[in-house]
Amino acid sequence: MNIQNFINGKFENPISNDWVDNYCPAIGEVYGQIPNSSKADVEHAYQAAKDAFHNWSQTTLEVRSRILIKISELLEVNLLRLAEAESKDNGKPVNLAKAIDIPRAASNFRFFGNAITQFASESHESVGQNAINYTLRQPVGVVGCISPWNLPLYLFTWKIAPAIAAGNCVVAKPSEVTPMTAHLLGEICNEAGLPKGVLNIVHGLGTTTGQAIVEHPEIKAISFTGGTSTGAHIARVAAPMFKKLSLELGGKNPNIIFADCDYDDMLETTVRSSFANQGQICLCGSRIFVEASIFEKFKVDFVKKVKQLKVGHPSESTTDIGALVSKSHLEKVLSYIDIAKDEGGEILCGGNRVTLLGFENGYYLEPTIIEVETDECRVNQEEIFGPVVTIMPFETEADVLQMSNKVKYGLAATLWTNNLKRTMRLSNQLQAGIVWVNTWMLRDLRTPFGGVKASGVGREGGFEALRFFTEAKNVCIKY
Ligand code: TXE
Repeated sequence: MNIQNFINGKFENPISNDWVDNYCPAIGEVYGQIPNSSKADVEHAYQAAKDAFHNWSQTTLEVRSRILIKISELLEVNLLRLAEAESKDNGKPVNLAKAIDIPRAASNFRFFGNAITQFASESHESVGQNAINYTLRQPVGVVGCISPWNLPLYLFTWKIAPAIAAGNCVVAKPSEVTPMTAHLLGEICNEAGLPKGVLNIVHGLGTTTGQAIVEHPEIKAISFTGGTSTGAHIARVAAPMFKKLSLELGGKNPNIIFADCDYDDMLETTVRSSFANQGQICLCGSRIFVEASIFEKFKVDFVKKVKQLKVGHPSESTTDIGALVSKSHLEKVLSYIDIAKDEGGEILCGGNRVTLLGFENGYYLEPTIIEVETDECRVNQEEIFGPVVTIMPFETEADVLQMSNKVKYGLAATLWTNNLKRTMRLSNQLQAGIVWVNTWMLRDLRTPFGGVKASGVGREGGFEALRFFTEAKNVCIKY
């Protein structure tokens, strides 16, 4: 099936008529094509967004809110169709897309549809000077949203929903690897009555279409989620134009396990935080540090549980681990398993490509646990972004804190302990944007979301996102 751009409420072929293949990772075959949109297509999308901006930014909050909530409802109505499309494009189990990805995309629209009605700005009375200041929060204008392939509709809508709720018009690009649900979103927005031009979706490669969005001088803000090196490149391009930037980048998150934790709960959650979505979540706890006194027990139990995970075709209901997103990504992840062996890591389970009968060309990989001798090895320092975790023991709280913070990333950390004082000490000192204690990936959409260090700049979520997508203007009135 061929996907088209969605510009000004209409589906269109790319002006250049340049197309790229779209693969189904479960079978390793091309099943459609998407536009490789050029500068001219991005310009066309920009013009549509610009033309829609005045009316949309003047649309009452009640009407905006109602449209966003309608989009949310239609996403729910189309749950199965969207989940199947997501799974086919990405390789993730359909069940996972049904339980997580699509419901979350619906929540994103519902949440920001509600949040915009509660978004308020400040006023400051200048006492003794007969003056009052108030802050206007005005939409930025036309903004760019660029999203990755791991949680396609989930992350695409996480950016678009706050952007349009705040009164902006959007030029958005999903990952070229997973374009399908973004395409379906266009249809849903039309059905929900979103005015033409408020959301425009251009498909294509990062270096062509993504680059054209970032380079466009009148697209005033860029919200990006993806790899750290892409984020650095985008920052370099955008900086001389003084664009607002929100960058949510990679992670290499520590999962710190103390002996006093609720063991069974920890074990079950650790399987999930290691391998959910084939380990392709920026929040996965890919470095597992276990207090030495329970390390041997944990090792045995964890390996046993992980060996029970079923690698299978994403549409089978018994599948725990589907396909990795692409051949090149599979090769990258496999190359890290070789690096681990070279570095003296011990593969405790997994490590091999899986060939499924009937789907021999699919991109399947066994969930892999590597015991490492030092936290400084490459597999413990670099983002692998697949079903691969490292484990190693630690002796003291000071040691594990030091190892946790000794990576270039700082997105999330998970802590398993029932010791309150230790929880407080470590939560304060871990270099991360998010710390989960005795849980993982429990999300409340009002909270700030993002990372420190090479995991990015800026925060998404709640009013943080609405602040990003608005400009604060102070008005000072003397009376
Ligand atoms: O991401 P890219 P890739 C990490 C993970 C993965 C690595 C690379 O480690 O192995 O990044 O993945 C668009 N200007 N994460 O190569 O390239 C691109 O088209 C503008 C972590 O797939 O960063 C896509 O829409 N845009 C991550 C988006 O950027 C450009 C999730 C992300 O693609 C561009 C995914 C350019 N020059 C990968 N080049 C997370 N934090 O969740 C590319 N793009």
